[in-house]
Amino acid sequence: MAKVALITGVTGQDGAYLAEFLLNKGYEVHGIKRRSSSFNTARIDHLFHDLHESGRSFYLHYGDMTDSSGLTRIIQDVQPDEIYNLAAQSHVQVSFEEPEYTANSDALGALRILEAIRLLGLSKKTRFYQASTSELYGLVQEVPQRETTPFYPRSPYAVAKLYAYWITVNYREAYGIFGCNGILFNHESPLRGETFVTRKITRGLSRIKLGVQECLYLGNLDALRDWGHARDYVEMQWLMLQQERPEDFVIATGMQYSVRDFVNAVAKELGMAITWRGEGKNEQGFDSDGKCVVAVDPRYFRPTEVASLLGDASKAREKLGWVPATDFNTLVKEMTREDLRAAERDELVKRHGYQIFQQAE
Ligand code: NDP
Ligand code: GDR
Repeated sequence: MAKVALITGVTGQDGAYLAEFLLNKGYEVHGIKRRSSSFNTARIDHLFHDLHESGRSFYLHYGDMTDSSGLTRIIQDVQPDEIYNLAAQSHVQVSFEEPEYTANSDALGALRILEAIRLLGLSKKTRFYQASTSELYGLVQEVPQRETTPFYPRSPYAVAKLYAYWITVNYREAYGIFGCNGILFNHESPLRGETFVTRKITRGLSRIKLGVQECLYLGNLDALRDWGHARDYVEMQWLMLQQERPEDFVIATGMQYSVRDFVNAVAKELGMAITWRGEGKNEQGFDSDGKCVVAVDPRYFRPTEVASLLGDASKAREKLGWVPATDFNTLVKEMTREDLRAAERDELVKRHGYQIFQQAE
């Protein structure tokens, strides 16, 4: 019998990679997507088969993290062996604008799933993965950060995720649920949402290179992050649930770069060289023709910033055999290549209009 997995947030970056990974492992995969007035399944369309085809192993259900009864009904119907709780309002800056909704979906959402597991009598059957985050470390208390490093969240998002982290630990200890927190550091890919900084940079500079966009506006260029590839990280999410005992793990590369480094690496990939002038909110980047292509816009500064994150994934290396397969430069190359392709299509549309674009396709 195939194992059954349920993924919340299946339409997101990690959801798409994880669904594909589990299908390749022979799982029957169920995903929860939320109702939207426009299509929101672009990342998983290649996995989905028509409802009427036989031999399907990928199913989608409408649901929302803020709706307990809907979530409970899906879990009751699906009877999953494993639940991966990836759904979240995952944008840190947006969480300052929508703190209550972020708490509802990201903190109480995790509780709703754990309660469903408990009340449906699935505590012994269903294993639970919680998408925890390096944002929990926030104002850093130790470098590098490991499982034992104290938390100090710096955004409504991180505070909501702190609740989800501890409620997972509590349900593990109180009810014996096999619940694991993956404390994942930033992970990116060509499927990354366009408003996260890496994708904003690969997309923006590709468009500037082809003349579709004039300038890329960014916030704090000095922020330091430990960036890995989402494809590598979802494998660890699965592996955590295959262990004998439930435990929490840091997943990170152990390498740190600034946002400015990321801009420079993408520019290099595109054959552009950027010269930086000015400081802080006045900093700008110029191309070899002296044109300003990157500028700081303080609107992207956060009320409380997480200045620096660097993970120590020794525990995962020892117990899960974790070795990040993709290094920084390979990640930059892959993301830039994909966004350059998209920019080429945009440039065609801009130059010739929609009809020519259709013919070219
Ligand atoms: P995305 O933002 O790409 O995906 C989030 C997913 O959650 C989407 O499918 C989204 O649906 C769904 N979602 C949002 N709100 C709700 C809701 N109320 N009800 C149901 N579904 C909802 O995130 P990632 O894939 O990058 O991240 C996956 C998880 O891992 C998130 O929980 C994130 O906080 C966490 N995380 C991510 C890291 C990263 O670097 N990527 C690092 C550490 C943790 P829709 O498509 O309709 O918007
Ligand atoms: P982060 O990712 O906040 O770490 O959360 P994001 O890419 O949004 O920001 C990373 C750093 O870049 C700085 N920055 C900008 N950020 C954005 N989005 N847009 C900009 O224009 C910009 N300019 C500079 C930010 O200030 C920040 O320091 C991500 C999310 O996926 C979370 O869900 C996840 O938990 C963490 O990673 C780990």
